Amino acid sequence: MRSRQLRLNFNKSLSVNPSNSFASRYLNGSCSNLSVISPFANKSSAIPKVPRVAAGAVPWHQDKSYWPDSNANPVITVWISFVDATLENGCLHIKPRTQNKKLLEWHAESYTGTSYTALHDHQLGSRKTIALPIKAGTAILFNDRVLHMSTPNNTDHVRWSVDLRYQSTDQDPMPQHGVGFLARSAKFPGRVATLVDWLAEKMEHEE
Ligand SMILES: O=C(O)CCC(=O)C(=O)O
Repeated sequence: MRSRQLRLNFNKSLSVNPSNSFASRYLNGSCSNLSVISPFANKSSAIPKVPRVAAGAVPWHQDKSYWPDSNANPVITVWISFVDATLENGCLHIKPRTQNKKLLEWHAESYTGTSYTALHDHQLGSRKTIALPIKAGTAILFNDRVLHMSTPNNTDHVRWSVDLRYQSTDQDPMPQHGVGFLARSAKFPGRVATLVDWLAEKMEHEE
């Protein structure tokens, strides 16, 4: 993370003030050189994992498969669960130490109706899968090469979570995947986008 600014691109369907978002608070003070992006209108931000619905299970993938054309590296996902994420309601699972992998050839799965990007079993390697059950309010951070998935929700409640994506401002802002905005900046704090800027899809505040 080289840049000293923070850009946030947040899906408007999640109606919170993005500059005051959970992720910004999590990262406040510790990772001042990040930007948040949420380049997908439907695949990011607020995720209601509905019980016993096929689309609730997210197949093995690398997030970069959703922006393969972008020169953005790394993009960091901050995944925050609003409820306890458990083995039963579909917590995240990862393949550890895959953060430096190249982007693998993916395909669009056809069984959930969502066309998630997906990897075949033979592409997953021999590393043991690690399940990540977490308490509500916990954040999991991972980059866009890490192999991860989530299992179906076999409970009777919705597993709510958000995934927020951060990238350094000296990277390709990937406008073709959604408009980002400056969320923090040590050097130019006056340029940090306000809620009004965000609603107007402005990347920065005009001083
Ligand atoms: O929330 C989930 O179940 C999966 C999230 C995911 O795969 C991601 O954030 O890339």
